[in-house]
Order: sequence, then C-alpha cells, then structure tokens
Amino acid sequence: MKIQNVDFDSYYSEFLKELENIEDLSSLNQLKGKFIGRKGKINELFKNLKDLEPQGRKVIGGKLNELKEKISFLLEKKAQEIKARAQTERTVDLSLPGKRSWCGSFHPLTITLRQIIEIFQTLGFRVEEGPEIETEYFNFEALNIPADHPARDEQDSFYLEDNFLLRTHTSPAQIRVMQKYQPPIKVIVPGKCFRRDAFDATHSPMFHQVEGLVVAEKISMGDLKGTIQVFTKRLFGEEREVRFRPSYFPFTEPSCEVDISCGVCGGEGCRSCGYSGWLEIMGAGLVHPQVLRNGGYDPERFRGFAFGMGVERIAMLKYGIPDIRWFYNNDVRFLDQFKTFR
Ligand code: 2NL
Repeated sequence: MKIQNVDFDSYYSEFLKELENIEDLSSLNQLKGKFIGRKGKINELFKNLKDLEPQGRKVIGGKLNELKEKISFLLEKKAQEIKARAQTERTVDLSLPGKRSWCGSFHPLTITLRQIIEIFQTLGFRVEEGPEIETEYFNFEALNIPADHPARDEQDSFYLEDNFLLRTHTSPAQIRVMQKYQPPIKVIVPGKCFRRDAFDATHSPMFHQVEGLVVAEKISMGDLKGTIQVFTKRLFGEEREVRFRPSYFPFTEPSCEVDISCGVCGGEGCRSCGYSGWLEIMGAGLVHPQVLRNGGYDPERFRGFAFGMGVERIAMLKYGIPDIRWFYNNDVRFLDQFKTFR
C-alpha cells in the first residue's frame, strides 16, 4: 500500500476497538507488537516514508509520530489498569497442583475399646465407670485379695497418702456398682489401670482394662461361657475357636482363663502363639461369695459371673502389634494406619 493512501483515522479506530477487548498483559503485549512493535504496522509505514518528497515526508512523518505516541500512551494506561485490577482481584490459578488435606484417625485403643463396648451393649450390658484413685479397701480387701498377697507389695502399686493408691484393675469400680444398684445387674467397666511395671514390649505402668459383672438369682458357668463365646467370636471372627482353661483368682471361684485359636496358624502352632495354637485373651469366673457379700449382696440368694481383659492386649492380637509401647509413642507413621470413619 502506498503511504499517501493510508487512512490514519481508521488505523487509530481499529487499534481502539482491539484495545477495548483486552483483559490481560500478554494480549496487551501482542497488541503493542501488532501496532507499534518493530515489525508492527506503524513501523512498516515509517519504512515507506523514503518514497516521499521532503515536504510530504515531513507532514506524514509528523502524523505517524503523533499516532504512535497516542497509541503508546493508551497502551501504557491500559497496562496500569490491568496491574491495578490484578492486585485487588483474587486470582485462582487452576493449573497449580491441589493441596492434599490431612485426615486424622482414631487411636487404635479407642477403636478397640469402642468395639468391645458396642458388642457388650448389644448383649444388654450397661457401661459404668469409677475413680482412678482408690482406697486399699476397694482395690484389694473387698476383692478378697489378702494383705500378704504379692499384688499388694509397695513395689507393685503406686501408693499415695492415707491408704489411697492408683487402682491396679477396674474391679474396685465394680464393687462400687454392687453397692449402688440392686441385682439383677449387667455392667461393663472400662478404664485406666496403673501398676509399677517398667516399660517393655508387653508391660506398661498405665494400661486399660474392661471388666464385666453380671449378678442375678440364677447365674451359672454356662452363662459365663455363652456370653464370652459370643463376645469373642464377634470381636475376632466366627472362625476362631474359644477355650476355657481352669485358673485361679482370689475374687472368683471357680476361675478360668479364656483362649482363642491363633489367627496366624489356625491352631496348628506357630511362632506368634508360642507353638501352642492358642492365645490368652481374658480371665473370668463366678464371683466369690465373699466378694458378693462385700458388694452388699446375699450370696445365698445371688450369684454372679465376672471377667476382665486388657484392652492393649486385645488390640495387639487384633492388629498384630508386637510392642505395647507403640500405643503411647504417638508416632504418626503408626497411628496413621488406623483410618476408620466411625
Ligand atoms: C484378668 C482377669 C478378671 C475379674 C477380673 C471381678 C470383679 C469383681 C468380682 C469378681 Cl467385682 N471378679 N473381675 C474376674 C476374673 C478375672 O480379670 O486377667 N484380667 C486382665
């Protein structure tokens, strides 16, 4: 195109029209290149000035310069507007990677304790609690544990002043339950217990127990066996065998220990069950007449069965945890493996 024929006004209005649609700096830069860049339209026209005689060159060159300056001014003004807007507007960069949200989990002991409680509740048990600081009477005497029993050694319990101590089991809370309610009663008592043990893979100075107590007019060893068998199979699975083995506790007579078949070898015998095929999960028995009497019940009229289990031990067997200390270290790599949505 000959420079003499160029319509500067339509050039300018074309620029204005395109400028109007521009929202961001990179398109603004493209527009700048198109009109006033080195290879832009105005520069092309400047190159053609040499074809004109001096007078025309002066007039048209002046017009071109004026046009270039107007365009540059508007481009700069638009750039300022875009920058100011970017500062006040929240911009979302959809190309950035997302942030993974951190989801917490319940402690394995919480999960285990809740499962134990839920099973017993469906069997009609109420949940009761008692104090962690107890008297020697409720912790030992009332449970038929004699003064010369090794469990009462100062080395084995955390004694406080004036015959108080940290309870060594949840049983004292069950004596309190008997004193508070008349039979029939059907309760479980979960809670913290304390013994003066050094930490090792299977011992901790603080641990959790769940004890159960049922007292009514006609209670037999059959009630105990049926209840514990149902509980055990619901917690560990129907395929696990349950075995009752004679034992001794001062507060029950007769007493037994409850074993389940090993989940690793199915009862064949392996390293995890000490080659016996069985794993001990709790102690139980019929409540000793003297203990019923200490609870305020007439042993001629009422009988009871009771049982006790360690929550840590149950959780270790259920999840295959080899060391009790893992429950208290609060290592997220351990805790993070117990995601449940209950
Ligand atoms: C075990 C054994 C047991 C009980 C706890 C109990 C409570 C009262 C009366 C009679 Cl008030 N018995 N509790 C009975 C037998 C065994 O626990 O090895 N626990 C981890």
